[in-house]
Amino acid sequence: MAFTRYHRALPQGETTVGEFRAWLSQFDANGDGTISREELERALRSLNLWFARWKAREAMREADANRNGVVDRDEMVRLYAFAQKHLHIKMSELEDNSY
Ligand SMILES: [Ca+2]
Repeated sequence: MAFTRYHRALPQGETTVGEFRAWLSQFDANGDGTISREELERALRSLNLWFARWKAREAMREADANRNGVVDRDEMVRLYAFAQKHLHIKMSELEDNSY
């Protein structure tokens, strides 16, 4: 599988919210601190997940509470919850006080 650029892999096994956020931020192509559906889809593809496009759409439906098309900082925790519940990514804590 060819990637145009190298992405740091998500740590195997249990990860922390901080690690997950750091990993996800690599896909924030325009650096605005939010994650669009396209950026999320790219992130999921890098995990070699099946149905990345569909999962990204589902994740947006669950996480993008204000329906502005991106997951912003206030909505990130909803995306983490989705990742744990539906993508089987284990995170040691869901609370994130590091902002
Ligand atoms: Ca939003």
